Amino acid sequence: MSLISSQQVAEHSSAESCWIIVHGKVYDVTQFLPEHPGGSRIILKYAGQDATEAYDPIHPPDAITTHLPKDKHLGAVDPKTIIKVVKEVTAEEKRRQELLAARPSLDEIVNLHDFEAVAKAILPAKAWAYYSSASDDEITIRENRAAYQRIWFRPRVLRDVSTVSWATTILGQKSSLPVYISATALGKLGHPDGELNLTRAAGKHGVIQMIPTLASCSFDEIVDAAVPGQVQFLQLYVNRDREITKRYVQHAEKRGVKGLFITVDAPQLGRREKDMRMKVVDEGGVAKVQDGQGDIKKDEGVARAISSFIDPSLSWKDIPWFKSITNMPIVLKGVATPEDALLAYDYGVAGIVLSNHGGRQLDTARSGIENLIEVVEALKTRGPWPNPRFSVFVDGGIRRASDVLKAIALGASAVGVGRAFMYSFSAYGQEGVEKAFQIFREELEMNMRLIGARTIDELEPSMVDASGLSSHVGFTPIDNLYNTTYQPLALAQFKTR
Ligand code: 173
Repeated sequence: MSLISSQQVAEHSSAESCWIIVHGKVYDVTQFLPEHPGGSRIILKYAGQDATEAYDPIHPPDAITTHLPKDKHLGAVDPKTIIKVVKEVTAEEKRRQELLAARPSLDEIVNLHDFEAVAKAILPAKAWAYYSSASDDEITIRENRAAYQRIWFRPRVLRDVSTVSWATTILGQKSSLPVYISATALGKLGHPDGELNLTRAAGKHGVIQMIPTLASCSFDEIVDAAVPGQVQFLQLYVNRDREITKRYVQHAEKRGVKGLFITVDAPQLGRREKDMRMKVVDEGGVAKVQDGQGDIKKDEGVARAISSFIDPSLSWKDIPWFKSITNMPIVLKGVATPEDALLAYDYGVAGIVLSNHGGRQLDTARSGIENLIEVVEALKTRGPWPNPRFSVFVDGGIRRASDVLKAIALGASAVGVGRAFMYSFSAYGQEGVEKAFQIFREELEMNMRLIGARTIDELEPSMVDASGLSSHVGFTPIDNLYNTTYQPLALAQFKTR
């Protein structure tokens, strides 16, 4: 195929004829403009130009090649004709680079909140807004932390805790920690290697990673980066087109994925106002969200723009179908009541994640840890507890090994951690994630000794006092570390003149 000059590409710079360059290849996206989930405006901004830099963080590398018909793949751009544009470094970027160079060394990082503080300082404002934001008034995201502080330990003593072990199994798979890496979207907003930071660190330390449907890296890149025997799960957003979902799930199973976590708490994405105010979808852009919801306006944030494929009609009726297309254990991620926990059990899935999606969906939804108590009571009506055929996981707000141990004592099989690991790699890449694992290990060792539990199996409900958990009024100690990075919501701003 002959090469295309960048001057030729530049001639197609309008909605009538729109060519763009991504990773050195030229694409005719004219007909695709109205279908782009993020709206046409953002593409038109790069019409006739190289769009790679804007494309990369929010699309897996193969998104354009798989979605665009072959006849719109025009060929490679002639490298000799590329005019290197020296981009002006913005004041924000300059400041970011300076902060990056002045980061605390990893030795100075002693807890997971440290990663959050570094990430907040060094991330581009849009990335921080996307990662840190939660829905509406952000009551639930803060409750996720506060709930753990309403649980107190009842430690046992004189139990010979010379050796303690926190190794466990998760859905029958070995895990060096009672913690798995939960799915979080768009890893390249935080670090050029995106989710691969997690894969590599997890492979080295025997931690299980849940691969997100909306990763910045492609599914295969993430699986290819795993070491032999490394366990990975898959988080699934269910497509309106079930054939696409079926192919995706069966491909994952073929590639060795060991568990399928279907997200059930996001038929529509929550309104994350910090993200919305960033206008990531670009000035004037109009994106189609779910049918019947109408068009979303320019300022609804990056997550909503790329989530139009998610099927809001997903229902319990679909569960037998999922069981028919895969032998992977199926876990429903985002259950929040004992009623639904029992339905999940009766539909024969392998488990549930008690989650409120990191406070990003229904605001003032209760915390996963609070729901755990009622859910365990309900599940006891279905047989002996713990039940070997049904796992209950919890995520949301976990920053300390003590949080992990409280959840397990109350009946969780393991817990998911999303943001904290994302902040670790945003701040320090793979090494940051490895350090986060080390912090968990050190905290687990100390806390297990102090509680008097030598193994994960020895953790039991009598080791915690959760009597205040469901009381939503009353004293919670001020969480200074969390509050230092927590950015209060702001209201609409007047124009500066
Ligand atoms: O919480 C999220 O941001 C999320 O799950 C998501 C969903 C769709 C697109 C991007 C992110």
